[in-house]
Parts: sequence; structure tokens; C-alpha cells
Amino acid sequence: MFASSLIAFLAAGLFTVTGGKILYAGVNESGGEFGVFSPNNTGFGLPGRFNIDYAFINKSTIDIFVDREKINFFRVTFLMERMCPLATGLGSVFNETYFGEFADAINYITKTKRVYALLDPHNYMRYGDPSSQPFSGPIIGDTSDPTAATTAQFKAFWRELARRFVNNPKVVFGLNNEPHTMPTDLILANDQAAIDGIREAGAAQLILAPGNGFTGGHSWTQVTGNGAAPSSEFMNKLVDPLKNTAIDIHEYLDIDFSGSHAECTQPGPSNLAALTQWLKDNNLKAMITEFGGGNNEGCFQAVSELIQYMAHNDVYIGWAIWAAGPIWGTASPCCGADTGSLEPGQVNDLGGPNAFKTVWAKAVRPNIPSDLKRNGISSLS
Ligand SMILES: *[C@@H]1O[C@H](CO)[C@@H](O)[C@H](O)[C@H]1NC(C)=O
Ligand SMILES: *[C@@H]1O[C@H](CO)[C@@H](O)[C@H](O)[C@H]1NC(C)=O
Ligand SMILES: *[C@@H]1O[C@H](CO)[C@@H](O)[C@H](O)[C@H]1NC(C)=O
Ligand SMILES: CC(=O)N[C@H]1CO[C@H](CO)[C@@H](O)[C@@H]1O
Repeated sequence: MFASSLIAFLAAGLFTVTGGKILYAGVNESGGEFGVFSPNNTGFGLPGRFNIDYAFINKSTIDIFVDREKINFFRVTFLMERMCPLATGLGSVFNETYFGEFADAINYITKTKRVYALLDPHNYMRYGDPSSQPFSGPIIGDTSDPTAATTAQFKAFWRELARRFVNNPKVVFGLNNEPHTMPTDLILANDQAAIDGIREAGAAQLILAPGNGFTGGHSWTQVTGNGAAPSSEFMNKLVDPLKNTAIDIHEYLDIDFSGSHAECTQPGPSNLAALTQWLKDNNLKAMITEFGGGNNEGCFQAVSELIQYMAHNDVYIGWAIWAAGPIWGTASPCCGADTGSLEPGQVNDLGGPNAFKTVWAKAVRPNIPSDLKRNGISSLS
């Protein structure tokens, strides 16, 4: 970054640094985006059937997480093609049925249980064809693709979604899940448009902004897919008039950072060192909203180390492990068939205890802070 833009950035100031600690700790609630995976079959699973193809939460397991495990944060996934049907396109026209189902889940978490919920459009910064996520669908804002939704549409979508939650202080806005293989300056433009839309709606809650390369922490300062510039060169240029935006990071601990292998061979702390320094240098904070490990001692240790690393570095304000959620069926969410989901009461792919009884019990539960934020608007402090 040039000195002049550095000064401009410091003047704009994304937010002020306060005493650091983990404010939010919890789990992903996956399922609202399910039922569309069908390679080369555009539109498959749309709109989908509630509680058959997709579902957001099981209220009983939310009770378990909040009442017994004492977490205060859930990342709730949904699919933009369901929220904004293809017929009307990305923007402010929602499918009210789908929105109502989603809002019911968010309201249960935030109003009945009185903890925080991160709204997660699980779309990889793409809209139009989720049939082979993460790679299918036109990239939002790609002006060379006439079928792509525009950055302005993305802004209109976020303005409308934020407007609907403007009076709910326990909501957090996650701009998009895992952008990748696209120009990093376009991610910046889309993130900035969304921030502008949310603030125009009058919503003051915390925003989480992703970078490139599946928003991976280990590669934050590196070139990622198709030669895209490092996230570190762009994501410090975001401007939030309310200074309530943090960086959204994903970090798996297996060999290729995908969360698809049982062994944890990538050390979180050293892989995150460059990101951590960048956050400090730029006065930024981050949350790690996806990470995970398999059902084995090496991963229990690696997951513990990652959570403790965040607790000891005050640029990190929260985390959510991947993933609980009601309708996994035989799809293993993370880290090998013997791991399974974190949904209490379910079994792993082999019929054995799932990750709630293994990974959560061994590596997460002992590391849940006892002083998590319980009241007030979602914010950086
Ligand atoms: C989908 O289409 C691509 C490109 O035409 C092709 O390479 C691939 O084999 C197809 N996949 C399936 C499952 O048909
Ligand atoms: C809206 O969503 C509901 C629930 O998934 C679905 O039944 C309905 O067909 C959808 N409508 C449109 C226009 O997509
Ligand atoms: C919801 O979770 C509870 C507690 O684990 C379980 O008993 C119940 O079967 C679940 N319901 C559904 C529909 O998955
Ligand atoms: C490891 C893993 O499953 N991570 C994922 C988060 O969200 C979707 C699932 O809906 C995956 O495709 C991501 O990569």
C-alpha cells in the first residue's frame, strides 16, 4: 500500500482497537443451503423443500448448545438463489416463504435464546447456479459475463436483508461465504457495496467481510486461485462509517486446508502468523467462522491450539466451528467418515459417535470462554 493511501485509510479508520478478547464463540448451523448439488444440472433443487432438501436449525439442539454448552454464537447458512429466486434475480425481492423460515431460525436464536446469529449467504460470491458449488454460477459483479448479477444488485440484496433485521441487535452480517478464484479488487468492490447497503438501511450491527482464496487465513498474504492478488492488498481498504466491520476468516487444519481429511497436519498458529501481523498493522479484527478437525488425538490438539491461539491474540474477537445443523444425512461435514457433524444426537457416517461427542467434547468444550458477550448490539467490543 502506498503511503498516501495508508494515511487515507488511517483517517477513514475501519474501527478503533479496544482491549481484545473473545466475544463470540459457537458453531455453524449448516443445512439451509443444501439439496442443490447436481453437477451440470442448473436449477436442480431450487427452490427445494423445507425440512426435506434443506433446513436451518433444530431448536432442541440450539437449546443444548446455549443452555448446556454456554456458547453465544451461531452461523446460519442460507442460499441466495432460494432467498432471491432466479426469476426475479438477486436484489430486494425475496421469497417470503424462504425468508420466513430463515427468520424463524434467526429469531429463535436471537430472541428466544438471546444469543448472536451470523447471517451467512453460502454462495462463494456467485449467484445463478449453485448446482456445483463452490465453482458453478456467474461471479457477482463480473461485467464480462452478461448472466452475472451486478455489484449494485448485491448491494440491494444486502440493503433489504439488513433492513429486515435493523431492530435486532443480536444479528451479525456475513457478506458471503468463501469467495474464490476471482479478482480480489472485485471482492473489495462487492464487500464495500454490501457495507454501504447495510449502513444505508440504518443497520448498525457488526459486519464480517471475506477475502479471496476461500477467505483462507493461511493464504491471506498470498496469491490465490487464477493468480488473484492477495487479500491483504485489498481488504484493508474497506470503509465502514460506523467502524463496525471485521474480517471473516476460514481456516482448516488438514493438508490442503479443505476440511476433507481426517488428519490435522497444518498448524493453525504458524499458518496464521502473517494474517495476525496484517490485522495488527492495519488495526483490524477478525473472526474465524469456519475451522474443524477429525476424530483423532492429533486433531483434538490442533483444534485446541487454534482456539487458544485466538484467545491469546487480541485481533481475534470470535469463532465458529464447522458444523452442526439438522439434515446432514450421510454427508460428512468435516474431516473424514468417522467424524460426522457436531449436531447433538446424530451419528457419524459409520454409525458411531459424531463430532459432538468427540471433537467438541475433547477440543472445543474445554476452550469455550466463560465470559462471552451476552448483551448489547453485535460489535467489535
Ligand atoms: C459437467 O460438465 C463438464 C464440462 O462440460 C464436464 O467436464 C463434466 O464431466 C460434467 N460433469 C458431469 C458429472 O456430467
Ligand atoms: C419460495 O420458497 C418456498 C419454500 O421453499 C417454495 O415452496 C416456493 O416454490 C418458492 N417460490 C418461488 C417463487 O421460488
Ligand atoms: C432435534 O434434536 C433433538 C435433540 O438432539 C432430537 O431428539 C430430535 O430428533 C431432532 N429433531 C429433528 C427433526 O432432527
Ligand atoms: C469443510 C467444509 O465443508 N467447508 C464448507 C463450508 O460450507 C460448505 C458446505 O455447505 C462447504 O462447501 C465449504 O467449503
